[in-house]
Amino acid sequence: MVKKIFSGVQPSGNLHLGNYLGAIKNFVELNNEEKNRCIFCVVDLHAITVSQDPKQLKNNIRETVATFIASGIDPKKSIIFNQSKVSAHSEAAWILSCTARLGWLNRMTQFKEKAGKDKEKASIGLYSYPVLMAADILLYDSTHVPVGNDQKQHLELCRDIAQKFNNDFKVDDFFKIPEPLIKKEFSRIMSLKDGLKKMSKSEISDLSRINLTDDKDTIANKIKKAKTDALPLPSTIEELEKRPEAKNLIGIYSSLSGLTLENSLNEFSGKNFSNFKENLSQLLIEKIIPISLRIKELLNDHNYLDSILTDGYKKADKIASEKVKKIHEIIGF
Ligand code: AQP
Repeated sequence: MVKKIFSGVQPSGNLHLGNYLGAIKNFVELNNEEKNRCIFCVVDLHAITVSQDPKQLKNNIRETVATFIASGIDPKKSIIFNQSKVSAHSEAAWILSCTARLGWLNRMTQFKEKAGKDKEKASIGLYSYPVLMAADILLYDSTHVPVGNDQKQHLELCRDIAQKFNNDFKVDDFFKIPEPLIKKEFSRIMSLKDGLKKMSKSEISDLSRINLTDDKDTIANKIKKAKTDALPLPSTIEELEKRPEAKNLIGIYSSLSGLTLENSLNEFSGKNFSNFKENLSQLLIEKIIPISLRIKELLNDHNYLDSILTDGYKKADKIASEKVKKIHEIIGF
């Protein structure tokens, strides 16, 4: 079976290790599988659900494309484009917002987290974000969606919307019901400053995350300052589960080295954090610096990055506008 892969990344700046290990690294592996059709979208319409500086947004769109390429996605083997250029996304989002139910959206935890205490001041776009995400996925008959764990609930909503549309209009199988692809162990990389909070672009403290554009010294300094506890590293997963910061750092080490959590623990159990942190820094530098250097190099070539987006737009627009035409027929427009 041909897997039709779709996923998006917001061009909201500061792409970080969580985005890489939770999503982009997975994109690269899927892109390398011969049979897959991969579409990777720079979701700029999602980014504007919170305030963005227009000039910065333009740069961030290019930086996101550069990050895809620098991480190993082959633009010849995938479709890379920015969402705002394909108008079918906005149109399908409106139509699907008439299928989605308020009660469903009210349960979305990400809106509650991002809107914070002052919900009245959050944008309507931030609230209806998951409906746009459903449109993104369903327009391309996507069968598999690689995401971090934080997007699991949105993907379940997407499945509900697809199912309800198919049932309401008696068009069995018109929208494909997509499967999430979530790497179980490493799908939620936490802040370096708080093992209970997700590593995030919008966190004010830069010390909370490893950015994919950080240099060697910055990476080493952030790991040195990363929060830990006073005990040596544990020897069992059960003990590790009770220590969020240790669990996060060991998780990062395992994900980057390809070792299981058990094998990483075997390597470091009983040792103190300073020894482990040195090894972790070295590994991060080995894996992230080549990406960081390549991103910087690619950012000097706007023409190349823009040509990838233009090429991707043409291909994506063809698929999405045909799907929208069919939606029009189904709903009676
Ligand atoms: N900490 C994380 N661990 C694992 N995966 C993560 N992802 C994000 N943070 C982590 C995954 O990265 C992909 C792209 O994310 P996004 O840019 O669309 O937005 P997000 O999930 O809202 O990411 P951030 O960093 O938390 O941004 P802000 O701070 O702006 O909200 C997704 O697949 C996501 O799951």
